[in-house]
This record gives sequence, structure tokens and C-alpha cells, in this order.
Amino acid sequence: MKEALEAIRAAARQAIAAAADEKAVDEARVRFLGKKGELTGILKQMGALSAEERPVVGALANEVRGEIGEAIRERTAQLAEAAMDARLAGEVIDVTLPGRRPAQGGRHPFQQVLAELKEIFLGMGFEVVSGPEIELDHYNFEMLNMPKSHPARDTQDTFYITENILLRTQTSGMQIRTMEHKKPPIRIVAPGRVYRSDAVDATHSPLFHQLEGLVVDEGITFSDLKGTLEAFIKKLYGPDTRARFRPHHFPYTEPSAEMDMSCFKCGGKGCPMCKGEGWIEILGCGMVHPKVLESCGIDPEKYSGYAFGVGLERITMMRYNIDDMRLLYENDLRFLRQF
Ligand code: 2NL
Repeated sequence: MKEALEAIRAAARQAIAAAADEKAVDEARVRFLGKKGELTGILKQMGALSAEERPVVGALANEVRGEIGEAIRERTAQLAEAAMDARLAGEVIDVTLPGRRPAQGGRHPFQQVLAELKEIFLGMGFEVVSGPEIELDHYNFEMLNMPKSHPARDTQDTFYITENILLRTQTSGMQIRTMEHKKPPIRIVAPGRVYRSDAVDATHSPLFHQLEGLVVDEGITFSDLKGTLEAFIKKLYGPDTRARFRPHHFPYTEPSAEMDMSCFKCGGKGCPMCKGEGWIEILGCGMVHPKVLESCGIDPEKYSGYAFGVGLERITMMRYNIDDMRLLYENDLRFLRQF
């Protein structure tokens, strides 16, 4: 029996050492220590031994059982450690690799210029108003002294939804509404999308952006217009910028003018940017026509006002040296990322 126990000890050691995974270790446990296992088989035969032999064989059997148990625990621990080492090796993180930058959006150059214009006018005490792009003929033309037969409508041809509903050609509708509902003093700017029936080229688009301003109060004169718009371009293009006014005609202002600013590139000497002129046209303006005030319920004997309209595309293109307006609408990220 002693020889049998020694044989079990040797076989168990070998089997456990050779076990390649937890399952094999468990199989060895069942084979040697299980209810029908080899060691249990020996213990069952102990009854046949003499009284002297029994404690000796019993002690050896216990020793072998303890040793097998210990070998199983050791092998299980070894396998667990090896598994952990393999897992750690597979999950190595190289902390020296550069990080992945999250994609970050940016403001369209238009929105940057618009934010700047709003800031300038808010700083001069104006309020910002906005309104519908789909407008009534009444607010877009009729109230601005352009009845159905007026020739100025030809230069502002637009897209019609019905005979009396259209895509606005300027943001003036909001100024008219403001004059209808609010008593002077009024000091507002209305930025937004406007439409004209124009073909697309480097300087034209059927959709463009405008910012219109309106000031109405007692005693407003052309000097107020000049002072305010001069301050505006000095803030936008620097304190050395000068303004020049040329007579013009709009049906909704009287007198009307176009304002030029000294070229921001050459300072007025003449260069390719200003086509040798030294001046660049920047906006249209004038004193609000008395008929327009009157239609809105404002007494032109008591109040006067000025208005102006400036194209955002022009300002954006000059600000960022963009030579083709289409670039502003194509949403090509290679272009937009530059701003
Ligand atoms: C341009 C420049 C301009 C106005 C817009 C205006 C608005 C009201 C009353 C009077 Cl409610 N005028 N806006 C005035 C002058 C010029 O826009 O080049 N437009 C074609």
C-alpha cells in the first residue's frame, strides 16, 4: 500500500505540473482527490490493514493528500498569474503617443463680421432687431415709397411666392414695423438674409446679407448720419479711415447718398484694391423720406431720421481678402478653416 501511495504522489505531482489550464488542474483534483479518486480508493482499503500498519499508512495517506492539495493551489495560483501577465502585456498603453484632438467647429467668417458689426452698433446705443425673410410686398416695397409701378422695383427684382408675398430684398420691413409700433427715439439695426433675382458670379448671389440701420428722433440731421457712419468705419477699419459722401437716389430717403471709405490697403493713394481710386464704396444711406415717416404714423414735422444699408459680403470679403463671393457659400472646410 505504501508503494501504491508513493506511486499516486508521483503521478499527481506530474499531472498537476503538466496541467496547462484551470480545467486540467481540476481534472487532476478529481482524478486523485475526488470521491472516486485514486487516493480515496486506497483509503477505502485501509480496513484490511493490521492495527500496527494502519496508523503508519494513514499518516502517509494524509501527507500525500496534503501535498496534492498544496500542489493544486500552487499550480492554480501560477496559472492565474500567467493569465494576468498575458492580459497586461496585451493591454499595453503607450502614454507617450500624441493625443487625438477633438474636432472643434468655428464661426463662419460672416458670423464673425456680423458679431463685430452688432458689437459696434450696440456700443453706440442701437438695438438689434430681426424679422421674417418671407415678407409682404406691403412692407418690402409699398411702405418704402415704392408702389407697384415704381421703376426702382426693377433693380430689386426678387422671388415671388404670391403676388403680394415675396423674399425680402432688404431688411427694411423690420424698421417699418418698429416705426409703426414704437414712438421715437428709435435707434435700431436689422441684420439678416436678403434676396435678389441675380445670377451667381464672383460678386453677385441671389441670397446675400445686409445690415440696415435706422435712427428717428426730434432734431436728427444729416450731420448725425455722417458722424455715426464715420465712427462706424473707424471702428471697423481703424482710426485713420476717412469717409466721403456722394449724392445718390433711393425712393425711401431724401436726400440720399452713397458713402465711400478711404482704401484700407493704400490709405487713399490708389492701388489695385481700390482700382486706383483711393476710395471704396461701402454703403447707401440718407434721411428717411417724410412720406415713409408719415405712412408709419410718425409726424415728419416733429421728427426726422436717417437710415443706411450695408452689404455684409462686401465687408467680409474686404476684411479677409476674399476675391470670390461664391467661396462664402460653398461651405468647403478647407476654405473656412482659414478664418
Ligand atoms: C442700399 C443701401 C439703404 C435704407 C437702406 C431705409 C429703411 C427705412 C427707411 C429708409 Cl425703414 N431707408 N433703408 C436707406 C438707404 C440705403 O440701403 O444700397 N440699398 C439698395
